[in-house]
Amino acid sequence: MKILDTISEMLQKGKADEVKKLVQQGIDEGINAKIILEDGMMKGMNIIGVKFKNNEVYVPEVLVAARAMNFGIETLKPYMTEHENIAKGKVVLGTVVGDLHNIGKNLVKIMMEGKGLEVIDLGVDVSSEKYIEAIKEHQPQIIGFSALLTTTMINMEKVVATIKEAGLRDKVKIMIGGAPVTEEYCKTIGADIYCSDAASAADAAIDVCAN
Ligand code: B1M
Repeated sequence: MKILDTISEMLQKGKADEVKKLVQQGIDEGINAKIILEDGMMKGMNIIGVKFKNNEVYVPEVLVAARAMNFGIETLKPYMTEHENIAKGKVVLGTVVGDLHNIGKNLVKIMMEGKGLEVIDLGVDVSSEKYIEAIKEHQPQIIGFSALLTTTMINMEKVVATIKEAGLRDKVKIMIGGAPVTEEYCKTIGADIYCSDAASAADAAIDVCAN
């Protein structure tokens, strides 16, 4: 669909207002929110990722593309949720220490909230201590870590260890995700659930909270 290609192009150029307008237009034309997200915005962001890797674009360009993506996601938000307002459980989410990527985490949050879960978002660059405080304060069923860098992913293991040391391991299920994270890594570090995308993260969270 041409509009999806245009969304991808505008996102790559960092044209946030255009992306917002086109996303709304797509919705008005009856295109499914998931299709707009995956075949429009995420496609554009993946192209930026490859160009970034090949030094064809640099941090400023990636930043404006990320801003445009966040604008698009905000526009899509009402159409991605299921409007189930009964809170079925509580989840604490954060991107691990050293890591500033938040688009994936924000999507996980939107999908979980759409399923009626209460989500406490600790933001990015979250230290082990902050996670521990949040478990004590909010007593969530699930604590979720996101990481986009191979260099910060390893901090997930440290948070799991700190949760154990604090005597809180049996109080929460630990969910992890992010582009470099795998099911195998999840097992290795002693986390409970690995999810490759936001929709399966929300489904898995609902499963945990139902039991
Ligand atoms: Co960065 N960056 N970045 N970056 N960046 C990557 C990740 C990279 C792969 C680009 C590349 O080289 N091709 C590369 C990492 C290489 C590596 O470690 N192997 C990289 C690098 C190197 C860096 C810097 C080091 C660059 C530099 O400064 N020289 C730097 C690090 C800064 C830091 O964090 N300390 C950096 C900075 C940035 C920006 C700030 C410019 C910007 C982030 C802006 C922001 O987030 N607000 C940025 C961006 C945008 C990217 C790319 C292009 C896109 C990431 C993204 O948002 N994807 C990325 C390349 C790429 O991924 N193609 C890249 C879309 C998002 C929806 O996907 O986050 O994977 P994702 O989330 C998915 C799933 O993974 C999953 O669900 C989501 C939706 O389905 N998921 C979970 C995510 N978290 C989950 C948690 C769960 C469950 C599922 O449970 C709790």
